[in-house]
Amino acid sequence: MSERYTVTAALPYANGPIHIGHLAGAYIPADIYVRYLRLKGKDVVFICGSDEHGVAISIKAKKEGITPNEVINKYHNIIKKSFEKFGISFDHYSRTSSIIHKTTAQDFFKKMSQKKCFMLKDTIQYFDKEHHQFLPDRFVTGECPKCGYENAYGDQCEACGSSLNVEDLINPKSTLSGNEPTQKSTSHWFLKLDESEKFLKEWIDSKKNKNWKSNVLGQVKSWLDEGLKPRAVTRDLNWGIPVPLKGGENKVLYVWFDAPIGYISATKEWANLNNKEWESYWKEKETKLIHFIGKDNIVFHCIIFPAILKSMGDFILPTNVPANEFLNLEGKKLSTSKNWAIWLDDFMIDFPGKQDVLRYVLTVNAPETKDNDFTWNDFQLKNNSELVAIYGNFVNRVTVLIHKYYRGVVPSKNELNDDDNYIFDQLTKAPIKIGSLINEFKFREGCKEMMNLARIGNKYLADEEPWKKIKNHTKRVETIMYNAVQIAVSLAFLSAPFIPETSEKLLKILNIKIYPTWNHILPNKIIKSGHEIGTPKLLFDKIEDEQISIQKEKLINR
Ligand code: B3M
Ligand code: ZN
Repeated sequence: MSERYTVTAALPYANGPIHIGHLAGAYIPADIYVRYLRLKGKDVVFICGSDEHGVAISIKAKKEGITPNEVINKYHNIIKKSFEKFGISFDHYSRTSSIIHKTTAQDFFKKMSQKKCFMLKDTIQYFDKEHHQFLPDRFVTGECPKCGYENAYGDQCEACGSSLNVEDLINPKSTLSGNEPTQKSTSHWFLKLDESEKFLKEWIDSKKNKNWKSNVLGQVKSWLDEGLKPRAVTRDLNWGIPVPLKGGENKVLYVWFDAPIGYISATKEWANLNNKEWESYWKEKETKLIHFIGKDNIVFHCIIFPAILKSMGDFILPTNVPANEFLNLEGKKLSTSKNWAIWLDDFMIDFPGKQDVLRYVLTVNAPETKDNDFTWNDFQLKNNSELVAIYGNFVNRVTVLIHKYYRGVVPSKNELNDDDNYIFDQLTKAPIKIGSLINEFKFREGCKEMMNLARIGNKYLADEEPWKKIKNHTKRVETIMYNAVQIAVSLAFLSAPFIPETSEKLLKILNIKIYPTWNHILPNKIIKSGHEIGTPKLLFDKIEDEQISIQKEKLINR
């Protein structure tokens, strides 16, 4: 039985399209990881879906003058399409408005209530008199107590990424009326997080030296050091999953209670559709559960959701939560509200067919250990001087020369010298090297190692100069070109997790129809002499200055 993995990527709120920050934060890293696991022959399910509850949706509906239902349908479809376009290869993309999710989340709530995980408590809540409505979470904005940012949401500060309680905001304002909110009493179910503190501390301690990122461990520790308090898991709202208990009329589950359970309901849905059983992906001790998220979601995935899972008794806990830092755009924080972003649906219109270019740039520039910056100049540079000049150029040279000298048929290997052996050595080591980097969530480095193979290939051809030797040293040129093809083959397979569309194109150009598992991507094994390759085709093309200026202007003129 092969190792089993449940891999999730944060459920995006269905209140707007996806931008490059989302892609770089969670979805590209998750997709690289999953594609690699599949190539290793592991049993993996890759789960995601739209997060369709919470105040974020209600606010968007008010803004656009449509119903919350219309909001989620609109953006669920846009988001889903973007993911498909960018090759994010979910096994299942669900949504939290589904029936199966409602019953799963309510089931969790009822079971946890029986297990006495909650306490019912009277609280004072913000209220908007003009709109006769309670104001949880994002219905209130104000100054962030941590960084001073003026427009922080009641549940989270977009500027510093801290997750907040609505009462913490300084100078709170209702997003409905703009007025200062009044206060009114109400009762809510509180998850007794304090009772999980001891177990969480031990659990997090056990993750030291287990490949957990230090930024993640650091954040979790500081939460635990502050001491955990009971946390409300219900809200006075009319949008969300109804509280399934007496006294819960007109109340819904807090979105952060139901959303992570969405990973489980989506797995159930996938299992039903594919004739599988879901429980081994969530309950079998050996299964590895990996959550890919941005750093603003750490507390929910490393404290609250584990506490929920643990209280249910028979669920596994996350094996790792490789959260990324934030991506900036041209030196400034990405911001949906300020429209300071590159939206994927826009990108697809302006740069059709260049999804892999964006995947590549966002991977080698990923905010893995610190915040990082996306600039249009860098996007152009990485395309022109790496994808075109290194990867594309190497592949083109090899395939054109094979056609020119041998009518497309891979020549004989002949005798190898030290330089050739060096190449074989590099190719033999490459899957192990790149694989272990991916395994350690070091996708930037892994991707750079992949590009290095193309660099090695270019250098090999430049040093050997087959075009000069073809007249008088035909045997040697056969060997050179045989070796160059081997590099192209490794490149085609080993780039698959990073730039999957390109990898497929290259496999087609090389006319490869066998699919070895990752460890068998070795020289001499996949293409031998006598194999006929397909027609050469350019894999990438240059991006001109003008295209970049247009993008920069677009940003400024928003
Ligand atoms: N929708 C928050 C976010 O997009 C939230 C993630 C849910 S993951 C269970 O940042
Ligand atoms: Zn802040």
